[in-house]
Amino acid sequence: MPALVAAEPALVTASYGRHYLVRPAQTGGELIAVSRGKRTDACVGDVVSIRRTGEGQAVIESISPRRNQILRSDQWRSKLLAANVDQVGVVLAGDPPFSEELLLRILCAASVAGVPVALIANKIDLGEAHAAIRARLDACRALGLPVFEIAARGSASRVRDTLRGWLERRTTLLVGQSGMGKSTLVNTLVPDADLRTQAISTALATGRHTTTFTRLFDLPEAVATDARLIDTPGFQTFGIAHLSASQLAHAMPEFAPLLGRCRFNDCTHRGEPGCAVRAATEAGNIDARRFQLYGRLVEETLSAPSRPRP
Ligand SMILES: Nc1nc2c(ncn2[C@@H]2O[C@H](COP(=O)(O)OP(=O)(O)O)[C@@H](O)[C@H]2O)c(=O)[nH]1
Ligand SMILES: [Mg+2]
Ligand SMILES: [Zn+2]
Repeated sequence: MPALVAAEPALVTASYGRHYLVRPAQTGGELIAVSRGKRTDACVGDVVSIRRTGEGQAVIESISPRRNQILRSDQWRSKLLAANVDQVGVVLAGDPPFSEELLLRILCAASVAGVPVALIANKIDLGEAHAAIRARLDACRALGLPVFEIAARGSASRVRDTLRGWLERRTTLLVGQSGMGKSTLVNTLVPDADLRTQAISTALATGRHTTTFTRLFDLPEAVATDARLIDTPGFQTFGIAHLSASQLAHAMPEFAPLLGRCRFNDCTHRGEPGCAVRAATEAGNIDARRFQLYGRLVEETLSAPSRPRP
C-alpha cells in the first residue's frame, strides 16, 4: 500500500458484503472502498480512516469507536445494520398484517443499543386494514412510542409534513418487514433514491437493482434540514441471539416498575412462581400479547447454544 498517501476520515455510506462506499470528510464525493485484512466489520454510519489507492478507490484502515450499533444475529453470526444512528423508524402496515413479534424483536434490539424508536404506520388509505391494527398501535403509544400515520403512496407533501420534525437534524435508520411500503416511503423522502441506488449497484457490482444493500441518503433540504436516512434491505426475520434474558426484560418498559419484585431475583418472568410481571399481566395491567411474545423471545435466547457478542 502506498504509505505516502495520508489517512483521511470518511463516512461509510453504503455496504454490500465487504465492499463499501465511503464519503471522505474533506472532499465529499464517494469512493469505493474495501476493508483491509480482518477489518471487515465496518457498516453504514461508521466513521472510518481510509487511504486512497487509486482513482475513486480506497481501503478502510480502521473504524472509529461507535456511539451505538444496531445488529441482528442468529446463533452463528451477527450482522451489523448500522452504527451511530440517532433513532430507528419501523415501517409497518395493516396489509399485509405486520408481525408484532418482529416488531418486538426490533424494539428490543434498539432498546439494548440505547436508540429510540418510532413507528411509521403506513397505508392509512386502506381504511379497514388500518383500523384492524389501530388497537395495537395504541398499545405501543401507551408505552411511549411515537406513532406516525401516513400513506407513503399518497401525497408526498403530507408525508413530509408528518415526518419532517422527527427527521430533522438526525440520522434515522429505517427498517421494515418486506411489503410494508419502506421503498415507497424512501422514494417519497429521497426523490432520486432509485437513480442513486442504481449507481451504487453499478459501483459495488451487486448486479441487482433491488436494495440488497444498506445505504445512507442525505435528505434534500426541502424535505428535512440536516437529516440523513439509512435504508436497509427488507427482512422477514430479526434474530436477537446477542441479547440476554435480562436485557430483554429491561427492554420492556412496562416491566420496569416490577423488576426486583419477583420471588426469585433471577426470575425470567415466564412460568416462575411469585412472578410480579406475570401477576401484573394476569391483572390486566400489562398487555398480554406483549407478555406472551416476550416469553417466546426469552425462550429463544436461553436456548441459543452460544451467543455471538460483538
Ligand atoms: N394502499 C397503499 N399501498 C401502499 C402504500 N405504500 C406502499 N404501498 C404498496 O405496498 C406494496 C409494497 O411496497 P414497497 O414500498 O415495495 O414495500 P417494501 O417491501 O417495504 O419496500 C407496493 O405494492 C406499494 O405500492 C400506501 O401508502 N398505500
Ligand atoms: Mg423494498
Ligand atoms: Zn418475574
